[in-house]
Amino acid sequence: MARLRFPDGFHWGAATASYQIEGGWNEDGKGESIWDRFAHAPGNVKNGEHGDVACDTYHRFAEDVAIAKELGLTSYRFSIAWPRIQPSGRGVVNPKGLDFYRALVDALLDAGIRPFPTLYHWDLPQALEDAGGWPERDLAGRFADYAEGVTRALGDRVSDWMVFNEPNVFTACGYLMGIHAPGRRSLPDFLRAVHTVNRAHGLAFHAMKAVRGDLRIGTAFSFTDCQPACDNDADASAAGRWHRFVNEMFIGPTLRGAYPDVFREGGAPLEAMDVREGDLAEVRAALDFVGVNLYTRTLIEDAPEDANLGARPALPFGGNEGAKTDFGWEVWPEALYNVLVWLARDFDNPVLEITENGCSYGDGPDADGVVRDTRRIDFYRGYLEAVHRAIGDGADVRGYHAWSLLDNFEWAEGYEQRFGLVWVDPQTRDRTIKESGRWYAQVAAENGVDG
Ligand code: GCO
Repeated sequence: MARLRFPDGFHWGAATASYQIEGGWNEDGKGESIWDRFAHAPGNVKNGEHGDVACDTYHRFAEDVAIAKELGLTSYRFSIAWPRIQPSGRGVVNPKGLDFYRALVDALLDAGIRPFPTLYHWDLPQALEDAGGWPERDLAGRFADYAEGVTRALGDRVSDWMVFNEPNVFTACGYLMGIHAPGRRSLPDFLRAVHTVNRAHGLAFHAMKAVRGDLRIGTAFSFTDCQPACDNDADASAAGRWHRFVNEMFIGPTLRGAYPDVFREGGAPLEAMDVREGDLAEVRAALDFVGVNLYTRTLIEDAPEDANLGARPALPFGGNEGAKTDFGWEVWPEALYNVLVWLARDFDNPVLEITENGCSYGDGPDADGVVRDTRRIDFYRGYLEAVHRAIGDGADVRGYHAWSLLDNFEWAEGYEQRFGLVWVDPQTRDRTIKESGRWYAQVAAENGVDG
């Protein structure tokens, strides 16, 4: 009997994303995405790797669904590749692209698993980037048209949707730091991209609801628990500013219709973001749930006035007290508890779904072909205990999605970082359920975490 039982009907799921697992990068009429272009350019991805084949899910999705069913998952989070649906990002829909996602959704439904799609997990049609990308205001309308078209096609069999995955990450990494596609490094471009993405989010939400008012629509926001590096007022104040910047720049406009004060101070950012009269009324959306992607905490120290964020190679992330994953990320379950209770307290107790949480460990098959990834089991046990405690303290969490079902393409890191409950052989792409997958199946079966 599980020591920590979760509420009846709690979803036990796993998450993936189109560019990271599908492959079939140019098959059946799919258009080029910014990640195809970025990963094909030398020097952008470790070991020159790319997602041309990835886990070959485009051809092997039935295996993935069968594994999800074998693990007893009740929910499968995946993403829809915009360039498979509209190769140039606008106009005519590619029927073969829709056919792929219909087949995936039907296989999940047949397996008794909730299909839980994200409309955008970073693979923008390259043609739209060539036209200016997310800094361009009119991309918001293009995205809403795409969202409406997919909803019309799949809304009869998919009830729960996410609009974006981690808007703060893909705008910062893609347009400010240049470490992700499309590899641009421009503070003005980043600020305009933030606002276009917020507008795209609101327009898409309302367009989808107009197609079917009974859909449940949210977004997978990336959050981190911002804590002061040292116990002093300056660091505590800096941690508060960073929290409002990274954690509220999207959920704030969406749920409150306003940017957090760090954007309004001085006025320049709102003008630089091209925020116009009436925009924020379009952005505001009463989401049916808030998706929470979280991995660790962030320790913040007060920086000198002249600190230039855009010049930093990477933003602050994680501390040094906890154990580190193979990716160097601090294991800190308290971060998830703190973010869940913050959301419950500050946003009027919204419905929450953990849409991503997981860890990278490189454990591979032993001589018997068994992957004994006990560190991953310890990671999940600790974070699930934190979720359970947050639920006990009032957070309305309805589901948990392990990142990831499969070892997959980890963006600029290529395939070196392995997050899967399932090992994917680098040559054959054959799948092997890891010990952590077996453990997670037990959690799902018992609706709770072991003693
Ligand atoms: C993200 C993305 C995932 C990552 C995962 C591990 O948060 O960057 O949603 O695509 O692969 O989080 O970094």
